[in-house]
Amino acid sequence: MSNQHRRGRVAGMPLWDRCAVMGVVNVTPDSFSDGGRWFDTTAAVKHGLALVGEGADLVDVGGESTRPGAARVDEAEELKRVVPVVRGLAAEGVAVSVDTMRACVAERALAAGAVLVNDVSGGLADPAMIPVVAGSGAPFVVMHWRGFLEGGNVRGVYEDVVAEVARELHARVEAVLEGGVAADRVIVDPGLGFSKDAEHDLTLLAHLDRLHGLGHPLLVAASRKRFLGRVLAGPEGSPPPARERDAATAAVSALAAQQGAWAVRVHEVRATADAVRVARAIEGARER
Ligand code: PMM
Repeated sequence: MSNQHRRGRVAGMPLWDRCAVMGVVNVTPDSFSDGGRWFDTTAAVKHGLALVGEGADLVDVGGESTRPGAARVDEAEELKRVVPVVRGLAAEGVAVSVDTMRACVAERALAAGAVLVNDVSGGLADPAMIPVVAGSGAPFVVMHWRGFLEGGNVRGVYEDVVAEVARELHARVEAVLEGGVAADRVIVDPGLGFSKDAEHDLTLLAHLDRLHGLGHPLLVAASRKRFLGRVLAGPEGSPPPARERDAATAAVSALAAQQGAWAVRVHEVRATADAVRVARAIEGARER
């Protein structure tokens, strides 16, 4: 199967001839990886535009940290963080996705110009999410999720992580389709680091082909995650801080692109934008 076939096409989204790059703008004071640097609306919009300048095809705007153990923000606060940033970026012609578990935030972000809904709970956290997404006709990222992680990585026990993630994602995709979201608008995501340790994440990355079996375009979000800290530290060392994991992130982007990922979600765009282009060029050479 060609990579173009594996990447697939998402209705309602531009068609890229390579793995797309989704740049992250976390409008939070407590995001684990960028420490709340883009908390202010103007700064967040500016940062999103800078990411596009560096090669982001999409900008993912979120107002709630999903870090294990992070306290939830209330809905009013999430709306206040997210909607003006979505509106500001959409007004500049940026393809914006909204990273939220709340239907109301998704709805208001779509009204403000977002074109994609990215829900780390795959529609589980808010029963109104699937109807809202279905009603809007927006594409939907369904991530593998086993619930809120108060007290750490409590639900991260697997016998066969690839099989179980694929099975649980399949069940979520079925629920999303039953709820009325069109099949050609569903994107799946293994949810690296969510109820998963470093070994689980690496195993999933080694077997993305099995997730392609779900028949939907694949989003891979490895950026700055804990498993990269573990790999870089080695068995004895202490992991480098999140901001020092960008080269490792770009390496994962190249590997994910080579395995046919539809998009990669990253904080630092430039290196990943290069990585996906190199992967595409090598793919082109293979086709010749
Ligand atoms: N990870 C984070 C946030 N949003 N969305 C998707 N689709 N997949 C992910 O793995 C994911 C996500 C983790 O938080 P960060 O924005 O602080 O990196």
